[in-house]
Amino acid sequence: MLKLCGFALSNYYNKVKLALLEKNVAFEEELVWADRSPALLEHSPLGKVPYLVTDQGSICESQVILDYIEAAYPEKPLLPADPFAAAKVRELITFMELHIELVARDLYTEAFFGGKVSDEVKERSRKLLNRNVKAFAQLAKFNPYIGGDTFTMADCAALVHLPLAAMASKIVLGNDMLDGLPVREYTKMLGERATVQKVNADRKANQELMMSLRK
Ligand SMILES: N[C@@H](CCC(=O)N[C@@H](CS)C(=O)NCC(=O)O)C(=O)O
Repeated sequence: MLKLCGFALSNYYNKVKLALLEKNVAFEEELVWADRSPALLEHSPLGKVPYLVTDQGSICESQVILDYIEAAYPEKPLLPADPFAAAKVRELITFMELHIELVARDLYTEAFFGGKVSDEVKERSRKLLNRNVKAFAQLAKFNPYIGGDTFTMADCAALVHLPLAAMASKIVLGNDMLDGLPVREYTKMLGERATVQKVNADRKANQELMMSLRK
């Protein structure tokens, strides 16, 4: 059986977990912290989670994992069959991850982990998010799903990345840089899905565990 490794507070872990749940693919989970241990580096050379253990070996990088799952378990597709429509779904994911989440990630230390980031970093993030979120708004549909009328793997990414980037920018920059997008309404709509409720409940439990370990 597939084994998803990582921790449930991770947005990238939850992106993959949501896809597996939506596709109804059987999997088990193993709690692995991103501690750069030799055991982790064996599966994921940059020490990042998630990684997926399959019968043939392990795979890291969440989008590569999603593409593998899609190809290996084509029932209940999370990508349209039409190549152009599928490319548009991937375009949304690349925009969110490269141009929004990765930029906002520079703020997470201060937003969520009690650290500080420099004024230069804040300024850079503000400028980039301002430009990139406007560009993303041209592509995203929110009608009701991020790519239109069908739930796709882009929703697995949007659900986990957009609220986090919004929250980090609000906390660190004093402005929700995504406030031009209907992120709250979208998140609430997706929150009605049993799969999303499971991901959210597990994330909260993992956050409590992390806090208890830090005490
Ligand atoms: N591009 C990677 C990003 C994964 C990622 O950044 N994971 C975070 C947790 S949310 C992590 O493992 N961070 C630890 C580190 O970078 O050392 C993916 O899509 O899987």
